[in-house]
Amino acid sequence: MTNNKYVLSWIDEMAAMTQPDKIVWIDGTEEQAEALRAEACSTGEMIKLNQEKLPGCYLHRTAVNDVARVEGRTYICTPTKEEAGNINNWMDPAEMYAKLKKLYTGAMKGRTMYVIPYSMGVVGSEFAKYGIELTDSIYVVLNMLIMTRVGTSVLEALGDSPDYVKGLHAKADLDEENRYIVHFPQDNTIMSVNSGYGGNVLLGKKCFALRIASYLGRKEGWMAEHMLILGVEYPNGEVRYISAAFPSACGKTNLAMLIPPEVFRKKGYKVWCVGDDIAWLRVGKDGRLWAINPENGFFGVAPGTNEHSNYNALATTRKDTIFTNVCHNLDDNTVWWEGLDDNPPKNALNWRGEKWDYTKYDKNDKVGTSGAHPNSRFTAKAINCPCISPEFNNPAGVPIDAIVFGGRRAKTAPLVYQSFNWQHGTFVGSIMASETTAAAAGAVGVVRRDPMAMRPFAGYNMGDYFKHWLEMGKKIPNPPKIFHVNWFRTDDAGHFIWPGFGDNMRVLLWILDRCSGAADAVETPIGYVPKAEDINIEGLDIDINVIRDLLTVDKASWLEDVENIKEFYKLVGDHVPAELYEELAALESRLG
Ligand code: OXD
Ligand code: MN
Repeated sequence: MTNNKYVLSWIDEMAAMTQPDKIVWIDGTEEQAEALRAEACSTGEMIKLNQEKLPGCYLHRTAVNDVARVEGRTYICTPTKEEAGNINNWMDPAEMYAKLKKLYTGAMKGRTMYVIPYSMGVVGSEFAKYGIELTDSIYVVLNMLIMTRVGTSVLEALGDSPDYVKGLHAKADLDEENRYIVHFPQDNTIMSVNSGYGGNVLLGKKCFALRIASYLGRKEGWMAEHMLILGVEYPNGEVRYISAAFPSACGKTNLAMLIPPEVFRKKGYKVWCVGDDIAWLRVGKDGRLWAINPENGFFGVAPGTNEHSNYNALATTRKDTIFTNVCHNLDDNTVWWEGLDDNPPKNALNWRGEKWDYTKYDKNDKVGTSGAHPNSRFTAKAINCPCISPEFNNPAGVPIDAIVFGGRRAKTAPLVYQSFNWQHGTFVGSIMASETTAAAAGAVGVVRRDPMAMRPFAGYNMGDYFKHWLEMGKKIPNPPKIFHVNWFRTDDAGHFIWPGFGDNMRVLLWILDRCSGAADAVETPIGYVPKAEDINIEGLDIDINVIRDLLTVDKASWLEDVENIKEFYKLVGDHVPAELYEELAALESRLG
């Protein structure tokens, strides 16, 4: 399929090491994909679901020991430890290559090696980047066909160039003790072994589009971020774009596919989803920051997704979707997960493939008793999303008015605040944090710092990553304004105060009004907060005093936070830029 000598010699080398029985090139045709689906069903790797109710949909189960990303076994192998920084796991590249070589040698014996040429971004566009993933998993092939743009056109666009990301994945024995997800940024190389779980093996996503791309972005003057991208359409037809970073379990996919409250819909407001997880951001010729979503699909968490929480995501999964580790309803050969509806199937298999008794479900032991694994997933095509943006395939991307950071904070962070400027906004991103909830094991209310939601995804030293943000600010003549939101403030009884979901639109509108200069604000020690009456609560049963409460800045808890931030900066180490320490000192003195 190609004469590219760099590609061919690398594949030869990888095949000599892994020793597959045969090599199959993935051409991106429906015929080939259909044959692979049939093969996967014949071996039990996938189960074909009810094609009347869920056309084109399949179910897959991973190994029980292999259900999530493994941050502890994810490595950034730069020549020096300092380049990877304190937040990443690091090993000397030569040592890691030697270790991996042992694990890969003969790992594909008796198996087929699939060669997947894929593009992150629209093939042939200025901003696209190409990768080739070698894998011995049909499940990976079929997921990559949804999540990225795959096939012959990618090889044509790559031509003779050596400029592609090499990815090698082998399931091997799915041995947890020898599971490694490894990045060699200087070599444009990703190696994943002993896993079959999406986040570890769909190498275009976290490994390439965040870890390797963040490294490339720093080198080349752009940014790869863990951000959704959405467009808010006004009644006059104008669309303004926001990108937003949140740690896991803070509702990124929900926000990306938000349905505005009825009062706004009636006036003609709409929200368009450009992406739900990753944004690549570059300075445009007009001096603004432009974003593309490099992915082609959604790899979303199933539990909790329902008609009310995320109508659009649910609709997206009704065809052409691969479900992983959800509950299998045997009565009608469909799927189910906790939070889908109040009718758990009576005749079903749980995510492990065992007979499941829904009456034994225990909220405090989800992994043990639930029908679907808490991290069960759907892999669905972006074009099947009812609110997919008409700009989704625009190679130039969309211009960003506002960058939003967010976390789950019971008390400290107000509903929304705006940073003073780019440098202060970078500081706000760098101190992003989320509190653990009662739903998760461990202490409640423990703050985990997750700067820009990139803690597990920055492909180099976090301190240098902060520096890159500051540098980018200097290169954008007309930068987006930077905000922070918190949908999760609770009252004394622990209940969420803000309704969230579609009503988050009310906050987005204030944010965009700030960007266009249409809204006022109050200056506080942490940044600008809205005047309560500027949050539109039309049609919402909430008292203006509650909004006031949601917007208060409690100095004592912020001073506590300052101490925690100091600890975190110390952990990141001596690459934290002086400008951010200045911002921290200034915050402390304003809180005074
Ligand atoms: C994801 C994640 O799967 O952030 O998107 O873990
Ligand atoms: Mn993510």
